[in-house]
Amino acid sequence: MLNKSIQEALNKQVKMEAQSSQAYLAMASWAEIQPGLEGVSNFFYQQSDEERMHMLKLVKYINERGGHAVVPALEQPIISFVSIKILFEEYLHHELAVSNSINELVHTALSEKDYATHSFLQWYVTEQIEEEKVARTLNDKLELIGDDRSGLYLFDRDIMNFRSEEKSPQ
Ligand code: OFO
Repeated sequence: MLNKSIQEALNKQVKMEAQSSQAYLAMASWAEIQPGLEGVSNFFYQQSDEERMHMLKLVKYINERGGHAVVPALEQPIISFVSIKILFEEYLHHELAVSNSINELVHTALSEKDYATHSFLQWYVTEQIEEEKVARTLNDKLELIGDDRSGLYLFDRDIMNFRSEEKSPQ
């Protein structure tokens, strides 16, 4: 049985994952209406689906442990971006915030001596290492490309392959 503070902390994370899914959906939609960013758009549609999966995993866990997973109200995410570079910086920024939040959660689980939750959260810890790596690498690539349009063309073409090579399967 989950205690109250763990349940609250897990429900906060449900919101964070839902918010991530919305944020990446907005990025996908913005990229979809820019010329030539089809790959980037697909990448973020897929990221958005993944975040929803992360949220669902938490929802199921909370309910299985005798708690109540609360479906949260969400704030509108950023819906337009000055440039693709800014979009990817925002993506990295977001993943770093999620990692911090997971770390806090792990800390809470340990201090409450909830070892089952601590063990459950290890999947998220590993996932965040992967997600941060992907976000950082893509930012580094964009930095190298600068204003080179053919570089950007290749970046967009390769982003889906890059993702499946870098990310371990779920
Ligand atoms: Fe849910 O892993 Fe990214 O944010």
